[in-house]
Amino acid sequence: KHTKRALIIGRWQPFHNGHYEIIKKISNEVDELIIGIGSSQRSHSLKDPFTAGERMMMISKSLENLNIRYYTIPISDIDFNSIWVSCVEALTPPFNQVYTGNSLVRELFTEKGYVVKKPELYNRAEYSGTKIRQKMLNNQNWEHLVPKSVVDVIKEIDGVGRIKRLNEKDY
Ligand code: NMN
Repeated sequence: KHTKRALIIGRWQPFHNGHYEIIKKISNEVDELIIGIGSSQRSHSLKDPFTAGERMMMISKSLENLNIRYYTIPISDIDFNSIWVSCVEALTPPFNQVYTGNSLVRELFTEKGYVVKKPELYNRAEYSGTKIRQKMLNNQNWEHLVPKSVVDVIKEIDGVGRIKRLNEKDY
């Protein structure tokens, strides 16, 4: 029987509890999961503070106790939507299913003939990368919104300090 292998692409800025719940659910539906690290070339900005490598650390430490084989693959953006799916395919193991909530990603993969599923979102109001980054900036509690290992990674790289420094006014 063919291995059921799915792709999920996100920016994971940072990897949070909502992402964890989605992947836990998907791990019951597929044999293997390809986790694309989208916008992998981006880091050190308020919207994309963490490098592809830092995001890979967050993911592999968080998924340590999940019973799924997965591959994390950094995927950089290209200014050429119509060939983006081919670029993704060139970097990943073969897959037959795609999970995304992003309408552009959905459109591009559907046009190439892939089965695209919408992952169920968990507590979207709280588990949002944008809100978590905002909380880090504003000295609010954010640690309860991400897996414990993500707290450790962000501490190790002083991620909160980085975000605060990036937000300082130039003179
Ligand atoms: O669903 P999110 O978390 O927004 O992640 C989607 C990722 O896919 C983003 O990193 C986005 O930049 C990327 N993407 C890239 C292209 C392109 O490079 N042309 C097209 C669609 C999505």
